[in-house]
Amino acid sequence: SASTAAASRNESFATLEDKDRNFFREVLGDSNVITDTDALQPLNEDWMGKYAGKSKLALRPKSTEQVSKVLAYCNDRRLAIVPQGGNTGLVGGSIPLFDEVILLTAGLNQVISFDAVSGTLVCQAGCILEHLDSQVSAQGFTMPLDLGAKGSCQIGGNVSTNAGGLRLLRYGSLHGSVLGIEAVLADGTVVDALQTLRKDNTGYDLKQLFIGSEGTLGVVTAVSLLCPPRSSSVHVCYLAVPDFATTQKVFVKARQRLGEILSAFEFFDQQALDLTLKHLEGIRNPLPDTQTPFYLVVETSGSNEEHDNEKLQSFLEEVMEEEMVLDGTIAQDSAQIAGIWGIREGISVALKHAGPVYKYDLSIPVAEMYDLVEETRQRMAHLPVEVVGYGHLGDGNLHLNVSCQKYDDEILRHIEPFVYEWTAARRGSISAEHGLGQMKAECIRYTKPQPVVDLMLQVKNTFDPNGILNPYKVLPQVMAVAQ
Ligand code: FAD
Ligand code: S2G
Ligand code: ZN
Repeated sequence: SASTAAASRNESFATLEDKDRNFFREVLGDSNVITDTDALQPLNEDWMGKYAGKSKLALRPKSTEQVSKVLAYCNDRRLAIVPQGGNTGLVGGSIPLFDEVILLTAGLNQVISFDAVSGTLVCQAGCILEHLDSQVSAQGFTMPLDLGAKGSCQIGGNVSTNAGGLRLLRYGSLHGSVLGIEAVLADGTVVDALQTLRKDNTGYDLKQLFIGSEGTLGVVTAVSLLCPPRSSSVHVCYLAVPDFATTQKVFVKARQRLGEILSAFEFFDQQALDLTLKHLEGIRNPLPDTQTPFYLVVETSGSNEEHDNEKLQSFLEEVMEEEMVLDGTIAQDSAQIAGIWGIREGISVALKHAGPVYKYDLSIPVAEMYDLVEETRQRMAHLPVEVVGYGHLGDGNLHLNVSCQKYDDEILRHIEPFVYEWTAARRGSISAEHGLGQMKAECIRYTKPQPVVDLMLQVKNTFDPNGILNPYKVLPQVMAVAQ
């Protein structure tokens, strides 16, 4: 596995004893206290197989009250905890580094309420995103985010990583669509901020602190969020574009001509397409006779089939006439829509199949975004690696991935700190949506000034003075020394 931030275990944390396991069995029931090595193995490994933990115990609470009892006990005993949702995170945030106890949220999987007038959903944190989407879509609504991991990721994990995904361009960030959060603090205090009001201007909006906190401030046990109406008319087109500057012109044109029905604008380079076609079964190239440096997936989601079609046709005619687009196709049915999204969403899976991968999830001014891919490719031209660039162009979010045959510090030193310094020099962010986890726990200072980091450490100390929640992650480990 790849090397990671903390070199040694924080010995202010206790190690497990029989009395602990007995306590947890009493509170949760035997079947929700996992000590079996085989059962623990997948929980100690991240989705990419890049990081590995050594936890000897996983707990599966079913209620907020059980989470509260478990945390209060662990806080008193100084037992470190890693909250784990769907374990699809890409920065090693959901698995232990050492023997931390894993707190699984999968048992918190109930929908609490849904208001079919406002579209307000209240549910427990362990609900899987795709399950929620099918439940709200039966009532004419959609979840306000969508990502390739929808089949496994949980809404609690989405909130904890402030996941962006493929529709942020349309539905905005979870900081806007989440109305309320229930969370349990390290000492067992239940923070009931689970309101469902659109407007509540009374004091500090504390729920916002939990969004993107990656399990370091509290365990999110329930979420209320606003679901937009489901669009009755969805269209997806797949466009071949000659250069990166032109992808931006197409983006400007899409916003002008498609306006309010534009719901996604994704890009990927030829290298990403080739790698996906090579490593994924059943992927059909919509433009098999076209080779071009860049491809775009442009999606509209509206309410009037005829109007939307007209808009899309005139947008396409314009970008073709002005030779911004060399070739393109509009999906004719839901199977073709799924096929096009299957390519874009398949890139991650293809990279995983291709082998070890160094992933960078960066916010960069769009005009310069692809320069980083090209400079990285040049720097590594002599190494056995494949550099690909793709992402949420509409959000200014680049996914730069370096695929290789094995994790190798010789490869890593060609990428870091170059990529972070390059991004920082352009006032970008070293984590657009995936979070910092253990991968970037020591990197926050590239794009956050020290006084801001100090304030975050004060917040962390206030919420979790013993540092038991997801230690070694997100913030620099000065904490460990301070204990
Ligand atoms: P986990 O991986 O289990 O945990 C993630 C972090 O949140 C960890 O630090 C964990 O400790 C913490 N956590 C989890 N649940 C809780 C809780 N209830 N309370 C407190 N802390 C908690 N991410 C994007 O942003 N955009 C994408 O487009 C995207 N696409 C992806 C595609 C694929 C194929 C894959 C595998 C991943 C993708 N991801 C993407 C990354 C990942 O899916 C998201 O970060 C997702 O939100 C993680 O949810 P999860 O339930 O799997 O959380
Ligand atoms: C995406 C998924 C993870 C990755 O596809 O948008 O967020 O970088 C990514 O492969
Ligand atoms: Zn992404």
